This record gives sequence, structure tokens and C-alpha cells, in this order.
Amino acid sequence: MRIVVLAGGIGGARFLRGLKATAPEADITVIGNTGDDIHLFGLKVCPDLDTVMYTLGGGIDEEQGWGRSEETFQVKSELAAYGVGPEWFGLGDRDFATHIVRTQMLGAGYPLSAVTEALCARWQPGVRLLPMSDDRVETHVAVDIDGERRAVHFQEYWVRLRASVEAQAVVPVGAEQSTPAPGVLESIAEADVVLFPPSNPVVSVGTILAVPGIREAIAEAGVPVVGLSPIVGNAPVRGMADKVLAAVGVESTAAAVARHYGSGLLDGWLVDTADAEAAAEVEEAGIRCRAVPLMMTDLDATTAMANEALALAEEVRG
Ligand code: FO1
Repeated sequence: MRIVVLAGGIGGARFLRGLKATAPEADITVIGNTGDDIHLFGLKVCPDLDTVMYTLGGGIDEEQGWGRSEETFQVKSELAAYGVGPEWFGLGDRDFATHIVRTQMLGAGYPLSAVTEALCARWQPGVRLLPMSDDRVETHVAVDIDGERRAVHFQEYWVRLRASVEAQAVVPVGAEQSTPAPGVLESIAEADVVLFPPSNPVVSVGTILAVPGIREAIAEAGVPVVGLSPIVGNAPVRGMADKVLAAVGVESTAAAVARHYGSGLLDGWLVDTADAEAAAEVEEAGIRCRAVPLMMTDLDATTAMANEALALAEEVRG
């Protein structure tokens, strides 16, 4: 079975662990969000690609969900001693090596997709990890600070501001001019099922869908498209998805997120058992809905979720 997954960071990566466990024989292609990418200290940092790569490759800081395990921060403190920041973004020494290799290869002319493949040769994530695009796409968030409208990089909004100010708009800068990375459209066209993990629907899955051609390819693939709600009991399971959902006028409910994707894209939607009453509203919108436990508390729970997603895909396939 060929499965395509559109993934953000922590939620997507953890879901993929469960998917690999429930479908060990499957050929899994992950289309990763690169809108969170940021240039720091002259280096290109790709948080979501790295989170997937480290999580599946056994190098992630398990507790934090991002960055390397057994990390140290000597370089960061040396940079700070020179007064060179930003200090609010925690790049560790081990992680720095990844960004140095990536930046060196990009500088030598390799596209991000080729660089990602080279990095994965070390980590062996057991999936084919593709960036959504080789082109630069950067998510910016418009905020009002001291009565003035400013656009800040997504990482500044998420990490420095902790989404504490209202997001007025979320803009994937460069998306309109971008094209899907090699292999992205082909993997969708050849897929047996497409899954949206419980990733952020605006700044993760939404950014991937903003690359011209990807949404259309999924809608036209003619295969089941099943998503899992990142909202449980009217609040995000992790992160601050509610802040960016508000910016695009979507309520933080499992049903509202399903309607946001829409029946033109989604065939099936899993909500948590806590939101079982939302199922009727989702089905009214033309999307098959099931209520199952959606908390990724451990590998067993995550594997069961992935299994439910594949079962729903078979159900809608008919
Ligand atoms: N998240 C934080 O909350 N604080 C950090 O200092 C931070 C650093 C960081 C470095 C590398 C990396 O790959 C991820 C990092 N993240 C950090 C996570 C990241 O900001 C976001 O969670 C994702 O971009 C959202 O998917």
C-alpha cells in the first residue's frame, strides 16, 4: 500500500511512528511543511523536516518533541557571548551540524529535496521524506504590537511571542510562486490513500496545501483522503493551533476544522471520543466521520489511531 502523509512537526512525526507500526509493509511518502523554515546565523533551519527525520530516525529529544536528544548548547552560548542572537530560538550543538550540512549542500547548488534525502541517508527514517517545495516559502504572521501592524516570522510568533498576541493574518510568503518538489505530485498520483495527521491545519497542512498543484492533485487523485482532528474538546491537543485558526476565521472545534478542509478534499475525518457529538455535523458536510481515541499518549495509542485512519479510508473507498 502506498500512503502519502502531509506532515507538520511534532504531531505529524509522532503520528508517523504509529502509522509505521500499524502498516510496516506500506510505502510511506511524507510531504513535509517547510513554511516554518528559518535562516539563522547564516544557516538554513528546517524544523518540521528535522522533527520528522529525528523522530523516525531515533535522534529526537523525546520529551520536547523537537531538537536532538542529549543536546548541549555551547555554540549558542558562545554566540550569545558575542552578542549574536536570537537567544529565543534554541539551536543545540548536535542540531547545528544538521543545519551546517544542509546549508553547505544548498550553497553547492543542491535543491532542498536532494539535501533532505542526503540527511535521511544518515537517519533512515523508514519513509520517503520530501519537502513540499524546493522553493523558499516562509510563513509570516501579522500582529498588532503597540498599535502598529507588523509581520513577524512564524518562529518569532510561535517561540518568542508564544502566540500571546492575536494573529491578524497568516501568510505563506512565496507559496504562490512555488512549485511542488520533485516527487510530490507523482507520489500523490500513485497513492492508495492520503492522510492528514493531527498537525496544525493552518501553518502545517494548510501551508503544504498552499503550494500550487498539491491541493488539486489530492482532490483529483481519486483515492481516500482521511484526516485526524488536532482539536480535542475545543482545544488543540498540543501547541497553539487555536491562535492561528482564529486568524483564518475557523473555530477551534473538530467539526470546524473538518469543514475548513471541506468535502472537496476530505473523505473521512476522525474526531476524539470526547467530540463524538461533532460527528453528525461533519457528516452533514459530506465527510464520513468516526469518533475514536485521538490522544497520542504512547506508541500503542498512536498505532491504534493510525489503524483507525486506514480503516476509515477503506470504508470510504467502499
Ligand atoms: N520550539 C520552541 O518552542 N523553542 C525553541 O527554542 C525551538 C527551537 C527549535 C530548534 C530546531 C527545531 O527543529 C525546532 C525548534 N523548535 C523550538 C520547534 C519549532 O519552533 C516549532 O514547534 C515548529 O516549527 C512547529 O511545527
